[in-house]
Amino acid sequence: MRIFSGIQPTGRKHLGNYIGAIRQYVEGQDRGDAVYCVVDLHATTVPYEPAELRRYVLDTTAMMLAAELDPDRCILFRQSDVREHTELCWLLCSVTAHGDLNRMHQFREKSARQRELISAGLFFYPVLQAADILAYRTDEVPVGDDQRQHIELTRDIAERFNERFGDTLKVPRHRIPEVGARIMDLQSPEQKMSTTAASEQGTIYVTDPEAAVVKKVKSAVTDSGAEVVRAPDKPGISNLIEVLAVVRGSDPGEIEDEFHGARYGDFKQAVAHEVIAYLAPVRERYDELRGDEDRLEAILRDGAEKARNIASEVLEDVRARMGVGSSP
Ligand code: AQP
Repeated sequence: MRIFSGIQPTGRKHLGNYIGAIRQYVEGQDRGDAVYCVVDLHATTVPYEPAELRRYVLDTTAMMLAAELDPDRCILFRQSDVREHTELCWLLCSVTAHGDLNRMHQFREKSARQRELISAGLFFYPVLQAADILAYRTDEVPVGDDQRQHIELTRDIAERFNERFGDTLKVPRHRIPEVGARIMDLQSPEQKMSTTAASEQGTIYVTDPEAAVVKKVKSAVTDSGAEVVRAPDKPGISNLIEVLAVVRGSDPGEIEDEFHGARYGDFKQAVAHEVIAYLAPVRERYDELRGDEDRLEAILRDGAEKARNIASEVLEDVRARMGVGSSP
C-alpha cells in the first residue's frame, strides 16, 4: 500500500499539525510504502520571503525527522525538487472544473484574509495538491479534517481523468484520525488551531518551551460550567479532552470518567503536563537535528531521487494517454 502526504514549510509546526498529520505519517511507515513531501511550491501561493522559505523547508524536515520519520523507511523530499509535480498539475487542469475550485473552503477563507495579492496559485493550490498525490499512485493520504474537501477533489480529478483518457490514475482515499482530526485554537475553540489564522496564545507549537505550554493551556478559553465532558456548547473543554486522549493514546470517554468532578484548573494542569511530556522528546531531537543542514539537504536530495523514479513513470503514462509530447 502506498501512503503519501505533504506538509507546508510554514515555519513552526503546531500541535494540530502534529496530532492530525505528523503522528499519522510516523505510523504510516509501519503500514505501507510511505512517501512524504515538504511542499515548498504550495508555500509560494501566499506572500513569503525566498530566504525564509529555504530555511523553513529545513525546519520542517528536521521536525519530521524529530517526530521519528526514518529516511531508511520512508521517502522524504522537497516538492520543488521533483518537477513532475508541476507538470502533472498543468495536465490535470484539463480535467478540473473551475466551479469545483471556486467551492473550496480553504481558498475562500485564505483569500478573504489576504490583504495583498490573491494569487492564481492560491486558487490552483488544490490541483497541485492532487498532482502531488496522484503522481505516486497513492492509496491513502493521512491528513487532518481540514483537508477532507481537497482529498475529495483529488478523487474527482482522478476519476474524471480515467473516464476521459482511460484507466491511468489510482483514486486515493483520505485517512483522517478519529480523535484529534481537528485540534482547536485554545483562545477561540470554535476555530481550528492554525499557522496563519489563529492566535499566538491559542496555538501550541511543538518547539514551545515548557513554561509557554503551561501558560497557554492554563489560559485556554473554557466555559462557565464545571464538568469535564464533551458537549457542543463546551468547545474549549471538548478540545482539551481530545488533546489529552491523543497524547495518552486513550479514549476521550476514559478522560471524562477520570476527571469526573475535577475542577477545570486541575484538569488543565494535567493536560499541560502531559502535552509537555509528549512533545519533549520531539523538541529535544529537533534541536539536535536542525543544526546539521548538510545532512538535512542530503536526506531531501536522496528522497527526491527515489520520488522522481516513481513520479516520472506515472507522468509518462499520463502524457501518453493525453497525447502530449512525442510518441512514446
Ligand atoms: N488544527 C488542526 N488539527 C488537526 N490537523 C491539522 N492540520 C492542520 N491544522 C490542523 C493538518 O496538518 C497537516 C499539515 O498542514 P499544512 O501543510 O497545511 O500546514 P500549515 O499550513 O502549517 O498548517 P495549518 O495550520 O493548516 O495552516 P493554515 O491554517 O494557515 O492553512 C495537514 O494534514 C492538515 O490537515
